[in-house]
Amino acid sequence: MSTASPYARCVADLHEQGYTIIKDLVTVDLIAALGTGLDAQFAATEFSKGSFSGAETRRFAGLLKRSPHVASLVEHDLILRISEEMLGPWCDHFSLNLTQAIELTPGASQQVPHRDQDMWPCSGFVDREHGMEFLINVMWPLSDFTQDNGATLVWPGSHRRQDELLIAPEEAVMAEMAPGSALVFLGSTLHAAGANRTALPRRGVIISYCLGWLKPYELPWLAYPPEVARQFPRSLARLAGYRVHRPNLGTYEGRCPSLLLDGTVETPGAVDALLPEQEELIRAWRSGIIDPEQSDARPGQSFLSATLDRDVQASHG
Ligand SMILES: O=C(O)CCC(=O)C(=O)O
Ligand SMILES: [Fe+2]
Repeated sequence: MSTASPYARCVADLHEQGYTIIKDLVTVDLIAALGTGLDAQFAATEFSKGSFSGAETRRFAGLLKRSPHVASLVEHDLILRISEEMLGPWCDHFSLNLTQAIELTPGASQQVPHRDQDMWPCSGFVDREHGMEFLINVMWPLSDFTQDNGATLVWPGSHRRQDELLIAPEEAVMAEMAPGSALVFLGSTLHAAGANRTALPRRGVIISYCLGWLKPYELPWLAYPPEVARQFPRSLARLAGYRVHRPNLGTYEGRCPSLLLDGTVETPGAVDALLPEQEELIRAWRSGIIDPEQSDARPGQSFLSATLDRDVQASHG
């Protein structure tokens, strides 16, 4: 039996396979309470429209305001540590991308295989050699996920085969699991909702995290406007978008949007939010240390985007 910590095992799985299943991560009671609390919302939700979501599915988002139990999943310590490991090198901080409840109704057909990062067109152009990831997705089953009711299909190792649009169905595995467990997979991992061939719905909750400089699938500031986010613990509000991404991205009145959690001053004045190495470069330019004749930028380096440069260097010598 492996003696590696759950964290080390998950990170190793993600690097090697592009996904991991973590058994019994939270209690069945927590998931049961969450599921029961969402029953009425599922019943009130229209079927999805569109060939991606699937007409035999029901989906609704903004889960942090629909259930008091979602926050503990969003801020689950192990999930946050794994997300930091996989996304941290590529951003100042990662953010909440989406919370969505999904029901596959009886008879639902298989979803088209896809990679969740494909929403961001630049994902096809990054240097894959460096293993840049855009997103971490966590599927929390509300009901048992079985091969018959549409357990998520995952293609192991597909994060290393991004030039293949599709991979043979026989290579897919079904993420069979029970409530309390979680399927974690990368934005670059090929996957799909399976087909539900049973008479009962398959329900789950998706919680995903993305690089803090990307446009998230769900706009958190609309899902959770300041009067809602003010009720969140500060760490959760920060994860849900109330945090400036250095340098100066995602601001309100030129400032960190956490300003809105404390009540606003009409025109507080802009305040730069820069990384120390960006401050340093600008200081060097001001004092004339940088010679324009010898100022070739290293990959990813500029006065305002030293992040990538720093981390590529850190992780690759
Ligand atoms: O429901 C599932 O199992 C996966 C859904 C999915 O991958 C998606 O909607 O992006
Ligand atoms: Fe997906």
